[in-house]
Amino acid sequence: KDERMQWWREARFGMFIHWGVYSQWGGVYKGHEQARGGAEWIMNRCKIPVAEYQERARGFNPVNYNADEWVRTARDAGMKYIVITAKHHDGFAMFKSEASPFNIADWTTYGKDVLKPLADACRKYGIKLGFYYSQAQDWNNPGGTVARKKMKEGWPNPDSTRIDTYTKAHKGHWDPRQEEATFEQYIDRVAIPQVRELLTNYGDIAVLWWDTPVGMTDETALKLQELLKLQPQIITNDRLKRPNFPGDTGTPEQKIPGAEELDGRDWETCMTMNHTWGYRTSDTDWKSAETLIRNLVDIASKGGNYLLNIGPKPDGTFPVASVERLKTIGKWMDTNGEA
Ligand code: JFZ
Repeated sequence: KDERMQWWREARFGMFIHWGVYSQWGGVYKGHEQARGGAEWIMNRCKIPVAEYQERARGFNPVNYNADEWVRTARDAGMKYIVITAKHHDGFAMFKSEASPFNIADWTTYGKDVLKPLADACRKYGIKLGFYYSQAQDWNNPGGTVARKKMKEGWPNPDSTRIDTYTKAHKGHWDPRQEEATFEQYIDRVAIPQVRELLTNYGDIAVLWWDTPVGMTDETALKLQELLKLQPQIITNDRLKRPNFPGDTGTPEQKIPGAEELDGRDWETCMTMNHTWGYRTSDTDWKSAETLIRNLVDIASKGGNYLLNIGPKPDGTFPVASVERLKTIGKWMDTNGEA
């Protein structure tokens, strides 16, 4: 175990990437700002109908995506690994998948897998690659919705009372198409084959980053965990299912634990540079480079890792403010970071 964890323990600094078709909305639905939560939640917060969400997803066309440049940007900032959303809660796969047509290669104008070039660039520059996979929440593939968020917290839709009532009566679902399969069927038909694809088609995968284990049972978790044998060296976080599947690493979110909270387990603080994981046009409240460097030092001194998020734009580029901060961090690393 120690040997497997070694690169991760030495890494200190990684890049989280939240990118998907949700970035096209940028936190705005029909002219209304999504009221709360990360912009990657817009489908759920605003209760966008499945057909409507899928229609807009067709137009996803990140023509300026340049994986080589992304990886160089991470490397130059002193980051040692990247974790990208292969599939977030909206169920859109950023990779070619046989398990669901709702994937970038088969569904969109763009028509290509974006994880392949990223895997190639990571190999080229010696950066480790991990996949975030939302195993328990999938709002587009039937059976994958275990939502709880109320409409009223999001877009002030005049029809919100009716939609709230519907969602309540339908265990969080807001569209009948979400109920065309059971959760177990979703796990067997989509989650398991897709995780297998991710662990088979992209070479060595360093990290599997599960998320929001709502609705998971020990049985469903066990099936997913078994797949990790495809990548014996892989490191996983603690969000597959609680409490019986602790994984390798704890995931304090948006906060740095105090020294007295540390229990000897490996941990990684994931954090946004502004207030959203997915790209949001209105969120310009960026942490300063100085704050980010202080956070990195604080985390490294306590033995943790810092997974700092980027929310790329729908065209495939990083927000300028994020790149500026990474450059400043890189300069600081050149003089102060360890080799
Ligand atoms: C989850 C996602 O819902 C979110 O969109 C983003 O991907 C983030 C990294 O993870 O959100 C969470 C998950 C866990 C906690 C809070 C938000 N938590 O443990 O406090």
